[in-house]
Amino acid sequence: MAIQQTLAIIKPDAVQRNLIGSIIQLMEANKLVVKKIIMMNLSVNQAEKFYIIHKDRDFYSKLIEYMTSGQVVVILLEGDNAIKAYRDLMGSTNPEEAEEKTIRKLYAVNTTYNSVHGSDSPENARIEIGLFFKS
Ligand code: IDP
Ligand code: MG
Repeated sequence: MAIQQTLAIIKPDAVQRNLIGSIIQLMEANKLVVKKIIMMNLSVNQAEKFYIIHKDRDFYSKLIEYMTSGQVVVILLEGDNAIKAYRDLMGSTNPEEAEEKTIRKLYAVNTTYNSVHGSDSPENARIEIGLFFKS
């Protein structure tokens, strides 16, 4: 297995419910290492750019509104096979379909307010990391 980096975001619904520590604890328990971390409010511009691949979806405006509704925690995670390892830990986009013990099964409210983001490919990880962290 190769060491990879991936971008994680703890989304506003989870920050608002005081779940930052619980979520990072799950990351660390799964051998994902926090290399860089920022707490911030996304601007509408940043959120639109981050989710540009979804710009034609019907949920896009709701997603932007949600992602800019409160503070987020942006994390550069590193570990063996980190992109898939973290996607597996997150669980399905819809928490009702998420596996037991995944972050979304444990904490997500619904398909929009689903507590966490994770890059879905090496290419997107590289792009997303570049939006927040200088190399
Ligand atoms: P992912 O976060 O599991 O990678 P994506 O399909 O990339 O899921 O969608 C990005 C985000 O957009 C989701 O995490 C969720 O917050 C929101 N979203 C995705 N699909 C829907 C939907 O069908 N209805 C409402 N919001 C959605
Ligand atoms: Mg995605």
